[in-house]
Amino acid sequence: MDDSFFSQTDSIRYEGPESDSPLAFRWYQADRIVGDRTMAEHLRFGVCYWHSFAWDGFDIFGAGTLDRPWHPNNAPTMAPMAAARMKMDAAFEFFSKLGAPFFSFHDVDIAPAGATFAESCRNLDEMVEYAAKKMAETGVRLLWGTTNAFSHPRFMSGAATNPDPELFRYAAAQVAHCMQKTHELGGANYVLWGGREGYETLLNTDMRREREHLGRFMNMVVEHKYAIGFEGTLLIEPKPMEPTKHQYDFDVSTVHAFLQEFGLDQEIKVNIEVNHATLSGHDFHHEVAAAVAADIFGSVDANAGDDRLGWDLDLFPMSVEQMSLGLLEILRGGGFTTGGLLFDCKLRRQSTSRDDLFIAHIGGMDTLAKALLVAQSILDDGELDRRRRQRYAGWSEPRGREILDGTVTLGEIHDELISREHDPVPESGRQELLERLVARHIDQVR
Ligand code: XLS
Ligand code: NI
Ligand code: NI
Repeated sequence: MDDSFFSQTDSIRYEGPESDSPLAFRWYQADRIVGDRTMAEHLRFGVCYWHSFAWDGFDIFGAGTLDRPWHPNNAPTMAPMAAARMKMDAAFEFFSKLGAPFFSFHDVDIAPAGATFAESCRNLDEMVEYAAKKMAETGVRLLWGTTNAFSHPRFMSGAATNPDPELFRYAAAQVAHCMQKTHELGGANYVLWGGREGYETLLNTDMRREREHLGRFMNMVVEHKYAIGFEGTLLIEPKPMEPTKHQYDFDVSTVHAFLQEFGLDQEIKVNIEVNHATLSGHDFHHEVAAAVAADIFGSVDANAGDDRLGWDLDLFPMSVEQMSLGLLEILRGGGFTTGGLLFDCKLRRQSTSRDDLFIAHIGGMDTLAKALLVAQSILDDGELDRRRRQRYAGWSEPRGREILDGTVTLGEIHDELISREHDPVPESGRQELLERLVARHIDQVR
């Protein structure tokens, strides 16, 4: 008898747009060729360990609702390492039945904390060995590993930006260990999200100093990457606020300025989260375009938010239009290299059936697969890019070029214009026409 956690659900298959099964893909067809690669190669989907397996549905107003029998709240007498293995069995069963090629974890998601740092490290080492076996059996790979240096009370005042150097040292040691484990598992990236790298009040905060400490920390992380021979990409995940009032890695442009200031812009890229973009007052589309323009685009956390709510909802992405525009920028930038689309998404607290986790991920994968088709269709059609290029055509003409070449001065421009009889005539930006063009691709892709 199959007594595995997800025994009620079979492997998920592609059935096509006409399918009415909630447990089948309508758009995601791993080996379908889109442009220059397969859907699976383009999208590089990953499932996150924390929300999907380590979280039992608790929120600040109430206890867990989700059926997670390995969770300490549900299994207070189970040995923590046995619970961690049970959780990992379920997680890998899920990854492989879903057909997600990647997963991601924080150190504390996969291994229980010990009484000392050394014991926590031993627990992690043991669970990483177990994960390596599961990865070999299933073929599932690691998109990224990361350190949780924000949940434990010791980090209440930050990790790298903590006023106490002992806490900086603790976080540094934790990153060193977790990056080594990520390396051993062949992780494609290593992520740093500064969960508490920010402040609650400037009254007790020396912002100049904290930013310098963060710069030093990141430089040490880069040095360590080379010291251990880790070949993945280092990624910072911007987020403007939550849990702190203000976080230093506010958005892509702020992170870019930080990287430049501390000499890191060739070493670290960004992991853009759709919902964090919304929280910072930008569209996902904007954040991807900003990263591609600065040559620091790395990876994506594909969880969406709500325009009206000021916190991180971690919704599964269901808007084809929102995702199409982000994917369009990603494709224009050449697509993912080491990055991918991670479902850093949470089930709703009322979604308590075991197959809800499948349905949620299938929905996200289908949304992004359709969005990929839309983005590729817009690029193949070429009209959007042609119109965009056309708007700037004047810059290839002599009057545009002499400005960029630096061969004309402000004074000369003035004297020339004052002698002219006609002022320049503005041209339509054609926004609504372009929006209709995008809508047509969304309607027409198959
Ligand atoms: C929180 C972040 C977090 C990172 C990993 O808002 O999204 O989940 O992705 O630490
Ligand atoms: Ni995230
Ligand atoms: Ni988030």
